[in-house]
Amino acid sequence: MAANMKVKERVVKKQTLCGALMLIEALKAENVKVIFGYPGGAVLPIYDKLYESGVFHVLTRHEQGAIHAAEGYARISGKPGVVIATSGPGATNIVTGLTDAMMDSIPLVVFTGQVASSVIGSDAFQEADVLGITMPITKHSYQVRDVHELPKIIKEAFHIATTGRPGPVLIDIPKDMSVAEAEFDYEQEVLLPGYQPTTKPNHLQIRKLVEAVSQAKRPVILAGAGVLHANAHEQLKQYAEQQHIPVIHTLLGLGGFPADHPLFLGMAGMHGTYTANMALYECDLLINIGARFDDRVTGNLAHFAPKATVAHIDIDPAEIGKNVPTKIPIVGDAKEALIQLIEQNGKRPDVSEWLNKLNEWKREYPLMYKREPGVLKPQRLIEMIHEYTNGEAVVTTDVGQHQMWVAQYYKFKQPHRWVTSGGLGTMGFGLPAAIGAQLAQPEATVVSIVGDGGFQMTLQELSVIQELNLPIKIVIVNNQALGMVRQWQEIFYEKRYSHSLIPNQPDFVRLAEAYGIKAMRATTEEEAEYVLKEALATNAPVLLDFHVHPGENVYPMVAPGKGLHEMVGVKW
Ligand SMILES: Cc1ncc(C[n+]2csc(CCOP(=O)(O)OP(=O)(O)O)c2C)c(N)n1
Ligand SMILES: [Mg+2]
Repeated sequence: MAANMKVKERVVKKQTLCGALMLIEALKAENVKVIFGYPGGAVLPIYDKLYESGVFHVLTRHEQGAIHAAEGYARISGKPGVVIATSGPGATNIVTGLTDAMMDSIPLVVFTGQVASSVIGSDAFQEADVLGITMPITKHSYQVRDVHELPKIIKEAFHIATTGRPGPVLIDIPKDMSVAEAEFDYEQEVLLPGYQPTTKPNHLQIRKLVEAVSQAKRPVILAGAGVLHANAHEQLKQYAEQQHIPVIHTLLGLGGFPADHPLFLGMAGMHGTYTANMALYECDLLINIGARFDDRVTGNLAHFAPKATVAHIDIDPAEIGKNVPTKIPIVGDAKEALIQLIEQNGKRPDVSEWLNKLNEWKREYPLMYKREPGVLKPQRLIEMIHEYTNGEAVVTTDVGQHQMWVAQYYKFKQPHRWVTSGGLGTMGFGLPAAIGAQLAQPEATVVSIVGDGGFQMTLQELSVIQELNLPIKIVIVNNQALGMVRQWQEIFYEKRYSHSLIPNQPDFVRLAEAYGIKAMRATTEEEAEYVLKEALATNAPVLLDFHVHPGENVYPMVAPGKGLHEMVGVKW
């Protein structure tokens, strides 16, 4: 509060400041608690002013680490993640993270340094056309041409990143703009006539949906990350219970609806549950709330929800009808829409037969794997982590088989506990994302579950974890392979394991120890139980290297090109 007032006083005085100080004052005015970055020539004036600014800056060991950490922070805090990188290679190192944030609608404000205005376009040292490179992978981007504009640009960037469908906004700052001075006025209103996201859903469309629900025999809700972005988990539960409609989640939506709820059918899509996928195939009314009908969710579109009337609630009108013909489009905020739907209190559909069928499928076709004595099955490992953390940990993952096993077996009961790279599927995401997640919730148990492959893409961030003594539990699901690639080669390429087996992985325990992090290894269930309990009781970072059964595959599975009803691996 006091700090805020100080900022206000400074703002009201409308001081003359250099661009670098404007940036810092703007961050304070936006109540930014932490920024992630890496210095270099073009941002030296900014780093010089950061030195005594009081802004908490986390020096990651690679810019990719900074942007994934900011994504993890945004996911868990619900606030925008802030990143700073230098020009040229610093900026190109964040391209993956920007794309990741764009695909998964993560609010970020990213500052990149740029060469001085006078040499832009001359192939100057560390010059890259960052605006050109990042245009398609940002929600919006700016290059500062006049320092007078900088406060307005930063204010707009925070507004755009966090409103409507969230996303990354980039501000490219030529070096001279950090040094040049102008009056700092941060009190101005954001005026963007071309950007006015619709949040209030159209009442007539809501009425149409209420009517459709009342007539439905086999309704189902597909809930995506939009529910979490809108903080609409309570309303989702209320609505599903009021109308007796079963709920399916997308990968990114997990936690929006409690996994132990009788109306929950599991995750949809390529590695979804039989019940969820068959429900999507058989339903007569499909209510999509904040999901974007990703191809990993729909399978072959020709066979997707063939018997259903489709309703779609989304804050981004561009998503509605993009992949799936939609009879009832509802543009708006998921929470607003659900509140209206609950208030309508429409006639409950008669779903008793439908629920019986769904429960029968749940009983007949549960997720399954075989436990074997002396062998650590990865699915069992995730179940154990779930059990020992009471299903309440913040979990981050990389991409691959382990990610799917976490989605299947870590039954998220609560929202905002799940941090994964969905749309882009970025290996190397999990470890740095855990740094941001732990900083967003210092009291939470954060478990970063990564593959032996992906871990090696960003493992240098162990240094940050050690330096800040973040009590993250790093779980390596070590199958000595790029497991998901190996699985596809086994199934679709006649077991020709081209460049997917890595039997000579480094000794991850000694590697962690080299970074000053405690580490243990387990190869059986008994050892896994021991090291997990020990690690979870430790208030410091611990890395656990789990040697799991290397030939395990993720099932059930919808092969590429197939419909959801053509799943394999649903029964022994
Ligand atoms: C940056 C990047 N490169 C390549 C891929 C393709 N890919 C998807 S999963 C996977 C294997 C991941 O191996 P690992 O991290 O060990 O996880 P596992 O599947 O074994 O659990 C690969 C190579 C990717 N998703 N991201
Ligand atoms: Mg692996």
